[in-house]
Order: sequence, then structure tokens, then C-alpha cells
Amino acid sequence: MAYNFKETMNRPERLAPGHRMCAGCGGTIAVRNVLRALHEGDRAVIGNATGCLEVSTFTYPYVAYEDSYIHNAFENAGATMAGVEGAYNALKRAGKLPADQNTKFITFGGDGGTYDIGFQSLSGAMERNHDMVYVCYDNGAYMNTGIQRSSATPMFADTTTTPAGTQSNGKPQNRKDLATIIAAHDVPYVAQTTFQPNFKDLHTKAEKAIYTPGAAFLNIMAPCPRGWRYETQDIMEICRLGVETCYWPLFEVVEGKWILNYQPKNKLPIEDWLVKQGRFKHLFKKGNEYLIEAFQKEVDRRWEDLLKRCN
Ligand SMILES: Cc1ncc(C[n+]2csc(CCOP(=O)(O)OP(=O)(O)O)c2C)c(N)n1
Ligand code: SF4
Ligand SMILES: [Mg+2]
Repeated sequence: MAYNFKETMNRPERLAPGHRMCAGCGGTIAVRNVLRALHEGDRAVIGNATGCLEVSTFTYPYVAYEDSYIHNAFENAGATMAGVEGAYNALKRAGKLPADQNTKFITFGGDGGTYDIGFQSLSGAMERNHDMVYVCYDNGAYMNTGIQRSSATPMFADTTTTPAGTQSNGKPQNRKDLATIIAAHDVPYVAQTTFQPNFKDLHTKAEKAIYTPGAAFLNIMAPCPRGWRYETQDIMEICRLGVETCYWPLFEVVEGKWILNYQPKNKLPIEDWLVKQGRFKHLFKKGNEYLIEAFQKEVDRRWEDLLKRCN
């Protein structure tokens, strides 16, 4: 069926209002829109590694999810959902759950919980090809504990553990390319996305991830107004520029085949994306032009690499 924005947006909310995420948080937008991809009548078990999302949508004994929900430590979100999926299958085989009950298994983790601390259990769950979806809402730092750098933090970002100043230009390393690493696990479906005007890219990928049998991974750039230091209402523009500068390309890897979903007509210079965010303010000081050049070089290198993979 052709994508219908209005119909998709009118689907029932599975993340209820009343949670304590910041207004305009990209993490919440990611979760609401992934869950909209669930078909009517299908059930879900939601897992959640600790982070802003977990502490703000689950304050015991209250929970903001309409579906079953499991809180996880950082280290084991992937393993927990793999175990839940296995248990459901065993109960079905034993006739203790209705054979026609359709239940989907979806775990959310922040970048700290996914790229770093929960990586081992995520890698195991993906490699064993459990029928589950792992969604990383990537805001590029450990936001909940005060904006510490993670391996997803872009180079030169000013964070509390990589503070820009006289002795440092922000984070020295480039960000880890986790979607590519998960694709190397040979899982049936991997995709990278973010918020685009009609949300088609995100909704379509979320539906494919949830309904492709086997393990799936979604990496969603989910800006954080607090940590990235931009005006809340600019979130869509930040996401658009992330894609138009090729910092955050939209792609899928389906059964090992790389597919580029969007190629900008005129690739914008990376400073168009950087300049919108306070965490890169120091890059625009006189004498620091070389840092922006270095950033651009890394974006270009990864983009060329992706083009080759997608042929
Ligand atoms: C093993 C462990 N280490 C540290 C913490 C403290 N902690 C709680 S939330 C958080 C930050 C999570 O960062 P991320 O996964 O990127 O999610 P975000 O808060 O950015 O949404 C940290 C370090 C913890 N709960 N458990
Ligand atoms: S600090 Fe950032 S990631 Fe955390 S709830 Fe607020 S906007 Fe979202
Ligand atoms: Mg984070």
C-alpha cells in the first residue's frame, strides 16, 4: 500500500503522554514514530536500556507505554529481548499462548547504551538472528547524566568530558559507524534514518524492521536540544541539514544489499549543519577553519565509501 502520511500519523499513540522527556526531545519523536509502524491488533514487548528515555518514561510504578515494557540495565538490553523472544516462541510451541497471536519485540537504547555499554549483548542478539528490532535513538552523547561523550559523538563536539577550550578542540575522534558494524553481522535488515518532513523514511523503515523476520537494527539520529544546544523548534531543520550535508545519510542494508535512499542534488557544506549547534560554536572562531575542513574531509570520505557500497 502506498505511504499515507495522514493515516500513519492518525494511528493510536503507543507512547502515552505524561512522561517526563524534555519538550521537543528527538528520542521521544523516534519512539512514537517507530511504534506507529505496528499493525493494528499486533502486540509488542518493549525493552529499554537505561538512559533519558528509560528514566523519563518509566518511573516506577508508572509507565508511559501502552504495550508490555521491560526496563534494562545498559549492558543487557539486546540479550533480554532475545530471551523474551525465545520464551514467547517456547510458550507458543507448548500451546500456552494462542498460535495466532502476533507479538513483536522491540528494544530502544540511546547511543551510550548501544554503541558502547550494551554493544556486546546487541552484537550477540543480532548474530543469533532473533526475530527482534533494536532501535538506537542516537543523540550523540550520554545526555541523561550530563552530556558526556560516547563513541557516537561527532568529532570536535563540545561535551562535558571533551570540553572545548584552550587545551582542547572538543572530541578528538570521529564517530563510530555502528550501522555499518551491525550490517557486518549479516542480519536481514539494517537502516539508518532520521526525521524528514513527511516521516516517510522513518515510518517505512520502522515497518520493514518490525515485519522482516529475523534481527533488524535501526539507527535514528534523534537530536537533543539540550546537549546539541539549538532552539527546540529547529529540530526538523537540523535533521534536514544532517541529511543534505551527507553527515547522516539515509540508507538500508537488506539481506546484505546496500541501498542509498536519498542523494542530495547539491551536497551542502558541513558548516551549514555545524553552525546551527552550540556544541560546535568553537569551530567558528577565527583560526579554527582547519577544524571544519577536517570535519568535511571525514564526511566526504564516509560518503564516498557509502556510494561505493551502494554502487
Ligand atoms: C552501568 C551503568 N553505568 C552508568 C549508568 C549511569 N547512566 C544512566 S543514564 C546514562 C546515560 C545514557 O546515555 P545514552 O545511552 O546515550 O542515552 P541518553 O541519556 O543520551 O538518552 C548513564 C551514564 C548506569 N545507569 N549504568
Ligand atoms: S536531555 Fe536531551 S535526550 Fe534527554 S530528554 Fe532532554 S532533550 Fe531528550
Ligand atoms: Mg545518548
